[in-house]
Amino acid sequence: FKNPNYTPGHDVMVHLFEWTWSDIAVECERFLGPKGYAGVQVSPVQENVVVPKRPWWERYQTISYQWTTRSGNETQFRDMVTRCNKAGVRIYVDVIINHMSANPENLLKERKTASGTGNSTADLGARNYSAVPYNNSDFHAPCSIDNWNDPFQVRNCELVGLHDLDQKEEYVRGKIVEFLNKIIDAGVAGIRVDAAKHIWPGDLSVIYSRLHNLSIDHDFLPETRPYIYQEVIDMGSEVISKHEYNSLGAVTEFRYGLEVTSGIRGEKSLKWFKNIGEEWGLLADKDALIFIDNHDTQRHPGVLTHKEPRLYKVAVAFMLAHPYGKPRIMSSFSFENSDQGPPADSLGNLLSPLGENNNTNGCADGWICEHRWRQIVNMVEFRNVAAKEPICEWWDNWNNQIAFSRGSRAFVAINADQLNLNRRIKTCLPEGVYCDVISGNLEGKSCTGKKLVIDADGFANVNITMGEEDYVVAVHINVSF
Ligand code: LM2
Ligand code: CA
Repeated sequence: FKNPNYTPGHDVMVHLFEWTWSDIAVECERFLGPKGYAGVQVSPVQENVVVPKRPWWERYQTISYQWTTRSGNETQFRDMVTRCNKAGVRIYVDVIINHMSANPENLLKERKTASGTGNSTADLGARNYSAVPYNNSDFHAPCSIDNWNDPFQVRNCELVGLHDLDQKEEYVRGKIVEFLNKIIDAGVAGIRVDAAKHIWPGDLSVIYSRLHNLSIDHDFLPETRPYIYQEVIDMGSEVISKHEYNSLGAVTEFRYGLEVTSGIRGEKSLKWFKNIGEEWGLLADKDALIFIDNHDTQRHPGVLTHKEPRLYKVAVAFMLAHPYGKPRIMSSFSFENSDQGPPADSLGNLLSPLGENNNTNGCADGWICEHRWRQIVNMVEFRNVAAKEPICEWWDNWNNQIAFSRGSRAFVAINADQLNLNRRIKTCLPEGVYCDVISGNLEGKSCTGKKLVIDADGFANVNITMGEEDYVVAVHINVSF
């Protein structure tokens, strides 16, 4: 369950948060495939309760396992998966199997009967979800999680009031497995397990063991297991550990983005980051899904996001340049308050980020599209080109100027000090003239950015002036000219 099943030579996933299936299909064909993205994490496919004002988090309140949400219906979902696979881009679905919705008084004020994005109804107060169907006996008795160091509470009580399914019950397991297998059969390559920490590892193990292999009708090799990455937030301060889950599948490594952010913010010298990974107490390389921010953390103060683009681009560049983990890029919509839902019209239909003519430059209507920023998408190619090559010739100034190569294929330098960087640095790359992919692009034989000349001994004159908007230089063997 730890192999992401990417097409060879691809290594970076993007979370297209709240995009519609039809927009994702177009993005796969026009942008993600051609640019070498490996996969897309899509928002939940399962039907959710319609919450007044349509906050983004309504999608984490399931009402049924039908595939109808604001992102689209079942036909559109299947079409997206087929088209993305054809473009060499895999699909990963965010699945909610810990819980259903919360009580109606939290959600709907006076109304008692809830309705969903696919018009299913449910008596939430009675825990009667007739479109599954689940009834009261399929849930743990209500209690709230007061003590996060009590594994029983964390697994059997209600996370922010969400009705907690009892995955020990055979009927519940059966419903979850049936839901997941239908997704796998549609041709997806894996799943993100929402709130995995709140489910007993033993129950997850049984559920995973019953999952189908990936679909050979979608050209996966026989006997290929789905990629499973489990959302377990473990910052080291609670008794429940990521290590209870990493034998079952991959795990989201929340400490990675936090550490890189403290480096980029100057709280921890970048020279230490050479060996960020298992030696830092992070998960083993093969177990770790890494990211700078995600859809939850980007709503919390202090977290580095698109709202601080200068620092954010450097954090992402480091993540993609350094060999550790399986990276995921966040692609957001803009928001003023943390509940605000995605861009939609007055009827609640999602707006398209693609804009007129499905253009692939800007991004329309309140969507951010970090994944299209030159400094980010060009580093996706850097990572693909660097492949599995180890770090070669790490250099630092004992502080926040660092540089390293990835085998003889790629080289990066970062100047996060309040000093100019102007220095001959040893690389492991062949002699040549290279086009810096941060400041520009190589277009045919002309480079729109800085040039980096590497001499016969492998040395390059690296110049990054303090205060530059982008204080990174990055090159690889596909941009020598
Ligand atoms: C996750 N990971 O474990 C998701 O990444 C996260 O986004 C989900 O929370 C959470 N698990 C449950 O699936 C989000 C959001 C919450 C929101 C819930 C449920 O972060 O704020 O809770 O979805 O929609 C909201 C209200 C909360 C209220 C709750 C129940 O914010 O105040 O609690 O609904 O009505 C009384
Ligand atoms: Ca639970």
